[in-house]
Amino acid sequence: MNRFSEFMLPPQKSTLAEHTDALFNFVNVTSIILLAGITFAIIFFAWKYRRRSENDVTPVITHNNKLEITWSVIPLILVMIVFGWGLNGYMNLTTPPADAYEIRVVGKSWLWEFHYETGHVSVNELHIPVNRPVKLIMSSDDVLHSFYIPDFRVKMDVLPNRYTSLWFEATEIGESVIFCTEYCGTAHSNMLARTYVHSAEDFITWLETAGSADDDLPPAELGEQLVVRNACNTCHSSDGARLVGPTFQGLWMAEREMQDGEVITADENYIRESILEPNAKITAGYQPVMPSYAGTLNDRQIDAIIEYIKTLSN
Ligand code: HEC
Ligand SMILES: [Cu+2]
Repeated sequence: MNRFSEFMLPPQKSTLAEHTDALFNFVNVTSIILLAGITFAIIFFAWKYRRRSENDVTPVITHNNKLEITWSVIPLILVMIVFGWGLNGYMNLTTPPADAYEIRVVGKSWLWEFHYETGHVSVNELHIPVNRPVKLIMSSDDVLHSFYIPDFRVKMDVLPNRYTSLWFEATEIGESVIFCTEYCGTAHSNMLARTYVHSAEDFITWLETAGSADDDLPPAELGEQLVVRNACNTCHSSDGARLVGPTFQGLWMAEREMQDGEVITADENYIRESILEPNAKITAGYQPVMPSYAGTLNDRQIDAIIEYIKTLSN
């Protein structure tokens, strides 16, 4: 069965995975057996009871109790097995252990934000300890998203104005991919993130040092990294290409026309406002789809991004 799972499914990297896969395989294998049996029976009976002569007359058959009970009870038993098995897994999936480590998750078009107990926020990178239950408390800043880690076999819708949660316990140190599985707009397919599973000590070290490692970088260089880490580059290019949003190339001190006709010089204040309150002024020719980074980026980080944008003027 394990070989079969490996062939069909991604690696099992959480404590929930085995149960989910066992049920999936059961449904799959019973369906294959039934499909083969029924197909064979149809072909066999069509051949066996074919019309052999001009005088062949089909006898009148009203019903057959034994046969009808059999073909109702067998599927009923199968359905009850799948129901019980599934309910058991679902209850497990929706009841996190009391000592689970909590992380806040915010879905935005089109990135994932992770807020830790220390106040640190990481974008598109979920860092977690191995062999410890982790509970994610999730919500969306805009539209419906859905949080999915195939390796852990967990998936849950992420809604605006409401919390949903899920939990898992990673069993292996390593990386796993996170997908958004609810179509949420233009760059939905770029709404990718990664889970980094650390040993218990490495996780604590990561949590303590996260963010402060940036201290020694020159601002423009830090800004360049932040643009990638915060997924600005999903929507903004640095080489002049038009993506979902305007390019950063040549933005510094450029004259920008807004949707309402106002012309604004792209100075520090404009860029800062664009990051914290993207909908305050909408650049003409673009949709108001940029998520706000208020609460995500601190002043130092915003300064660094501005420094980086300055280096792209020409
Ligand atoms: C989901 C796509 C998206 C992401 C992610 C995004 N932006 Fe934007 N951004 C836009 C769009 C679209 C506009 C133009 C409409 C508007 O003004 O809101 C814009 C406008 C801007 C502007 C004004 C540019 C101009 O030419 O007027 C700045 C500055 C900016 N974004 C910075 C950033 C930074 C920095 C990040 C990352 C921390 C970021 N954006 C992330 C979509 C995005
Ligand atoms: Cu999404």
